[in-house]
Amino acid sequence: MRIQSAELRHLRMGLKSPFETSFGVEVDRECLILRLEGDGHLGWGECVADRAPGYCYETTGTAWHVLTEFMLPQMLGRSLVSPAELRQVLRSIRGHPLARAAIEMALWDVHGHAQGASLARLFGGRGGRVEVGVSVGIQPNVDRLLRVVGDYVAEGYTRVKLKIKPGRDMVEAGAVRQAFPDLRLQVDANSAYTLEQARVFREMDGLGLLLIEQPLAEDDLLDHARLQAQLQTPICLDESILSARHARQALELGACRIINIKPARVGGYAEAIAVHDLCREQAVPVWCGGMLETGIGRAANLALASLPGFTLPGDISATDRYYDVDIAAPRFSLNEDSTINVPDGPGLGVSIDLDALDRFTLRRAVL
Ligand code: OSB
Ligand code: MG
Repeated sequence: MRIQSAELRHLRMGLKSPFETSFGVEVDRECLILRLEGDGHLGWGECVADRAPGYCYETTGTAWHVLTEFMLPQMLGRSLVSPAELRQVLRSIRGHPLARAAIEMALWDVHGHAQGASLARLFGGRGGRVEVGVSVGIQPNVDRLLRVVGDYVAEGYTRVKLKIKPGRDMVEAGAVRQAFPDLRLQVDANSAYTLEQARVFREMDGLGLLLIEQPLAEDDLLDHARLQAQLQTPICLDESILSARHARQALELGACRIINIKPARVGGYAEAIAVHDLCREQAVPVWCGGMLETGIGRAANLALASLPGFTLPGDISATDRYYDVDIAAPRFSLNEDSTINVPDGPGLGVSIDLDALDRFTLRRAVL
């Protein structure tokens, strides 16, 4: 496979409702969309970095810079046998996993078209349908939270994740648990707490949560291990796991019992599969996280989530949960059993709506 040209776009898309987390509110979703062309095939990739460095240090701005100035020039014109080789090609560039993952995704799409194979098949997944949940942002008050959760439950979601932050945690989670005693419920703090605030998690231990996601700082495995030792509820790490090595060390330390796999956060699908394989060997459950992806990233995440170790529902909700207008078709919808179908066409298995793409584009570069 040899990629001859690339087109990078910076997009802004309106979200159906603002998404509030412990690190801020997102009203619009910004992202970068990459189109690669090589061997007579097109491939699309999404860089899930947001406008602001709230979830991680990367932004649409840093990803634009590192992709156009360093990564794409280094990759264009080189011959690759498999997208997994991108790691080698970019080995002199440090960090920026979200930018890296966008190139890899587009390479998988090109590769899939060249082979006539779906991403699910290339990744070693089963295809079919995968179980999903919905991630609910912090709401203005508890009544509103109960209504929003109730609406999602009525739509068919059987697993709900609540975003929490200090002062907006136990009361909220307790109210949802009381109103929905059988709901599979979990919380995500996005690193907003310190070990000194552990009391709230010991209280939440009585709520029968599936997991508590990333309570403490992203660079603090040791305190996560100390917190896990105080809890029955499994800790799940998101921000802390940047590679299969981090996963191995976190599990060895007892810093978590479950891992949220976000392909972008670990630099791409090849590394995401490596994290999956390691966890599967150790019988550690994993699930596929989300970054409010467009239909492009969502298609690839569904393919990944069809690997056998993804035994918990992913943050891969229906298109309707995020966007009135998306850039990929068909839209993803929720089946009656809280699943979404894995695309089975070649590559990503979606087609791109070029008119919508143009309408959302803020800037564009051709390499
Ligand atoms: O921490 O899982 C997170 C969205 C943006 C950044 C971080 C996170 C999230 C979500 C949304 O929880 C998951 C989704 O795409 O539905
Ligand atoms: Mg998270």
